[in-house]
Amino acid sequence: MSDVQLHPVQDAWKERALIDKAQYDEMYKRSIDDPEGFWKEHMQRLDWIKEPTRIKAVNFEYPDISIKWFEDGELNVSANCIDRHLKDKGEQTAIIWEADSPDDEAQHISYQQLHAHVCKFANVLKEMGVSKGDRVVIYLPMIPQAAYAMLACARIGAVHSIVFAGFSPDALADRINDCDAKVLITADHAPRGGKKTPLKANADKALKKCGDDVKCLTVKRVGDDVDMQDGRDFWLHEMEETVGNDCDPVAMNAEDPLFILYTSGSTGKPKGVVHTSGGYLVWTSMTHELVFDYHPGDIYWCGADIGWVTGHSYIVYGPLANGATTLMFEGVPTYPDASRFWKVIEKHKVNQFYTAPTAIRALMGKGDSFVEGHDLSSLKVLGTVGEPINPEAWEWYFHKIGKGKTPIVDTWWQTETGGHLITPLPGATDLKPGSATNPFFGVKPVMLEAESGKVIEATEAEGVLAIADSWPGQMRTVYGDHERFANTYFQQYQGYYFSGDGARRDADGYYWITGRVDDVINVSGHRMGTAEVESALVSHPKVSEAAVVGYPHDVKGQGIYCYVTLMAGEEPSEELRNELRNHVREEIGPIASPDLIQFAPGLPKTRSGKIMRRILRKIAEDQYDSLGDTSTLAEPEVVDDLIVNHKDLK
Ligand code: 6R9
Repeated sequence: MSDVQLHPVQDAWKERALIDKAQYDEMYKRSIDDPEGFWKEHMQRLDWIKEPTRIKAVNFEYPDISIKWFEDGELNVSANCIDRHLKDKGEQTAIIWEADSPDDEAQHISYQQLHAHVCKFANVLKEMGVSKGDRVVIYLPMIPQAAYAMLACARIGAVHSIVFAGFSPDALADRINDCDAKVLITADHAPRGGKKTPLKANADKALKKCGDDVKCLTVKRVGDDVDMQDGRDFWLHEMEETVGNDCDPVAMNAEDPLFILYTSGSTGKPKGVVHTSGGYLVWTSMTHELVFDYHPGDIYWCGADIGWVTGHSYIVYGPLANGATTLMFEGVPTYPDASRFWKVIEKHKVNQFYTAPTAIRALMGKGDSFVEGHDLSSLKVLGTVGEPINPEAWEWYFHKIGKGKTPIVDTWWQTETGGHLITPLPGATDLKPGSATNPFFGVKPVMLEAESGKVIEATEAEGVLAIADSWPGQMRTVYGDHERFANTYFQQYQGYYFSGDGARRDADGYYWITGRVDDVINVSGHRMGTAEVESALVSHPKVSEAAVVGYPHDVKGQGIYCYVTLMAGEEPSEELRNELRNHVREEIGPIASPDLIQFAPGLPKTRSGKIMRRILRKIAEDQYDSLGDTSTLAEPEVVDDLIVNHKDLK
């Protein structure tokens, strides 16, 4: 890309950085040539109860996929994130909590206090009958108790599964049932952007669809009245009064599951991505330290929600394993106004800030006046994640927020990968706006021809992105369905982990992620399966058929475009559009709310009845001239109608 400006590593970054270019080259080479030796050394960043002797046992050959790291090792994740820091850092702040309202005072929770909270919480879970291996679903706002809950599970060996607080009761019930959870942890209300989501009421609705034995633990966040059902519902603060203060961490095998996190794929219901204890923590702590160039005492802020993998790996596990100070923010970037992020950075003297391109674009769109007048001089590293960043947004972030003095790490990774796979390192990588640049240690990206699956050897390449060998942070299975794991990620391109993303590799070997090549869309950095939105739409009594595609959206990256065919006798109307929009919000949650709904009397289908999404995608993108071959359609004339109606809609 000739119009993209190269931003070489600046001297100041190099001076401060943990890794320079020469070290990166040397370490990367070793990580690929001798993974066993490399990871035997780097696993030492954790405290092991029993040190592993077997480092890597991996089979990527379909269908017998098996991934194990440090398999005879034992550790406890919460002890690594808390207890081992108590000696030197007991008084240091572990978590800074910034509430939704700027008028609420921020909380500073020291490692010592974190230890006390997590032990209490763990004892409450035990009291409620949770033991090693049991699943606990967490449906909480961004409050410190969310981190306590995660670490409490890890402490006693329970497996948590966090459901984003913006998901609907139905989506919550599906997840509770899929993982057969014993306890659901929620709060009375979730304040966000000055509004309140009735979390406990949502939980009550969800629990109606779950087994009678699921218990519910509620955190008092707001203090409003909620319904409490005798024998099923418990208040955290009341339970805490009944249990002891100490809770020893349980020894866990490195391959025992740490958490399940549901994520969207191209087909079917969301899958429960399983991450295990040892490899995941080695990976998240190492990437957190090196990618953000984290030094002791730095104040680090990742603006994600713990409902997503970014919150798991880079608000809680990675930073706390490193004894960092991690900031947790309950609110949104535009409340009370578009200066909130910058105010928080100034107030807490944040050194590393990590957010999504959609937030950057939204704030850029509000104008520079919201940035001006804020002291952002504490910033040392900026990061992005979730979707490709356009060079304009990159340059704005670099110049207006970083004042041209801080590197931007554009980190490419996925729920499945546990942590960063392709990313710059602040002191080592010359930056190109829009490129995730180079692989992290131990990561072997390959470019494959989409159709043939052949490896493209040339440096300059365009194709699908796959990974040739395992890394410690990789997901191990789909909860309860190992076959689905093998089929989703290892069947199409055998011998490789297939990411689902397309990419380009330039003459310098830099990777440019071009977006999903499957039926997954990325809306404001949130992954959504088009099939999920379709099935929500067709569950409405007036809808006979629906096809959902992504289309370019200035702020969200991609918007949700729905083609809807109504039942005979139903008339299209603006009212029905709103009804359908609300219906999807109820079925999945506000994040799945359709941006555009086009009523389509007919959809383009092949003679065998398959909807040709390629055509629908092109129409949604206004690319009428590149519809491709339409001759195999059963009724080619529906395309003309679709185009006319699409133009009317926009
Ligand atoms: C961490 C996370 C994963 C999908 C992934 C890709 C997109 C993430 C990106 C990026 C371009 C980046 N993605 N980071 N695309 N550049 N730096 O977002 O996980 O929610 O599972 O989404 O997000 O398409 O496949 P997840």
